[in-house]
Amino acid sequence: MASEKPSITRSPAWQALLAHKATIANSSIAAMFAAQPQRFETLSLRLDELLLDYSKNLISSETIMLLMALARERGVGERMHGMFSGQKINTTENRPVLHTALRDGRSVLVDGMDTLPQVVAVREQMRNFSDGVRNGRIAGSGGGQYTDVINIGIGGSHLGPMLAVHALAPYADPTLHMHFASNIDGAALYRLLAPLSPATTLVNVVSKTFTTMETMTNARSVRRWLANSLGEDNAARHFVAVTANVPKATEFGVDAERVFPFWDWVGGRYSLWSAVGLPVALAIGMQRFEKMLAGAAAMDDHFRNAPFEKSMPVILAMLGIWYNNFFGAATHAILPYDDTLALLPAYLQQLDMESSGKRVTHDGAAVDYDTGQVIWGAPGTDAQHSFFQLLHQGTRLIPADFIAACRPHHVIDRHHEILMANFFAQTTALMNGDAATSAHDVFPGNRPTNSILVEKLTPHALGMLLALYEHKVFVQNAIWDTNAFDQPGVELGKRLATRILPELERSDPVTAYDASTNGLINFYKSNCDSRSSNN
Ligand code: G6Q
Repeated sequence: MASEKPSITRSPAWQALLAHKATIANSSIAAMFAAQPQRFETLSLRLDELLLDYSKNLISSETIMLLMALARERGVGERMHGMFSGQKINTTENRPVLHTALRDGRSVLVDGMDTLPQVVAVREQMRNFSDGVRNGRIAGSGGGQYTDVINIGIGGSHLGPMLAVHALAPYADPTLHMHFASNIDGAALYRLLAPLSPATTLVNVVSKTFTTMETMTNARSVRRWLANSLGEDNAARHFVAVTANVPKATEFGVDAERVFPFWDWVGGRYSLWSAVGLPVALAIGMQRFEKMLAGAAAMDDHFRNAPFEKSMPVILAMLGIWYNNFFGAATHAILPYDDTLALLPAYLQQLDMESSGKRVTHDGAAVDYDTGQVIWGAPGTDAQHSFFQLLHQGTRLIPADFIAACRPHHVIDRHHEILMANFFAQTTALMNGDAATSAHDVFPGNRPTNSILVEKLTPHALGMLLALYEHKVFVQNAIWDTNAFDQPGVELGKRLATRILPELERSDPVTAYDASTNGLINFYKSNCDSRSSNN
């Protein structure tokens, strides 16, 4: 039921920010640097191996003060306490949100049950299994050591582990090759399986619900591929599963001992820290996976204890609110200058857009302000040669996060220096712009950026970085009074496809939908027989 609560846009803190925006909107960031020699020191934060420089934003100390006043007025602190203490803050699904309990070693009670013993038990199960696969104690059905692991999952059961495996590749065992099957397109699976040997391939089916159509279809096809070569019984021995629905996994044929559970209180896109991280443990070893958890826990600690003005997640979140809600910036770019973070934009797209793509408040009232932004991006320097033109000279305001590591994993000639020179050059150019004689060559500048520098992209640093963005998303949803932890839009897609699938397989024309959808489906049925698509 919608409530009659007054909109947050009429609150004193919001109104104060609106008035302040009118005074600062035409200021120059570059001029603020000239007037404030300590601006970098004042507007940057250091935490362990992370440095956040937010000085190249269109803000003054008054802006920060007013943004923090809004955060306080919106009860960000109380909401944070609600999350960490296990309150059912995912109100539409009536669940607590406790991905933080997977990494900080704290006991939290969920419906009277302590989370910690369950978390520790699954970590031991992961350690035992990942050690066993890595040292050959756990082998394929023919006794040969596993050489390949296929992770089958989608969305939250895919993007996190794939990002982390890619980002931490310099720490990985080079003899164990990790593969990821997510999409339902048979061509992707065909390409993936073609070079692999069934006898030395381990398959990990990851699905919180163990009902997702793409994942279950891929899992059945891979089982057939294994069975054709090894026989049904042996094929089953090549499977493990990660799920919150253990009965479904055993029903599929995975040995109960090889099912790694997680729980309702871990949201899909927040599940990397649970057994969903098994591919990471397989690739880099459990000890290093635990370092990633420790990095995230360090960020949790910082988030819980730092005053808002010194809190990296709160600062990032409130800067996002500043541009989104007061300047109308509809998008936010994520620009990693580090190839190992190439998948970060896609990961953050899900984290942010699935969490913040909401249009009603907790009690169902329609919002009258913007919520989630479009998150997009690609690694530099490639992106400089594609969409940066629009960042520099386009008409839209696009705040961006530049992320880089100071020390590279591989030193080849001067590659890293050149990469970093570009990293530094771009944020300064976006801020300072450039005057020119021809209008076409004018760079207006005043384009806001954050720079995040990591000393080295270790498992610990990656954990910190990902938890930083998780908490940023949390704070923004606290400001908007929206539920960051449900995803009805994802579930709609799952329901719709389930309804249409049998209709594709019947011979009679479809009439149940709008004329466009009927027309498309009927064209497909009469012209596109997918079973004879080899030529
Ligand atoms: C994540 C979403 C969604 C989910 C996938 C896969 O927060 O809920 O992306 O992770 O739809 O769902 P399963 O893990 O249940 O297969």
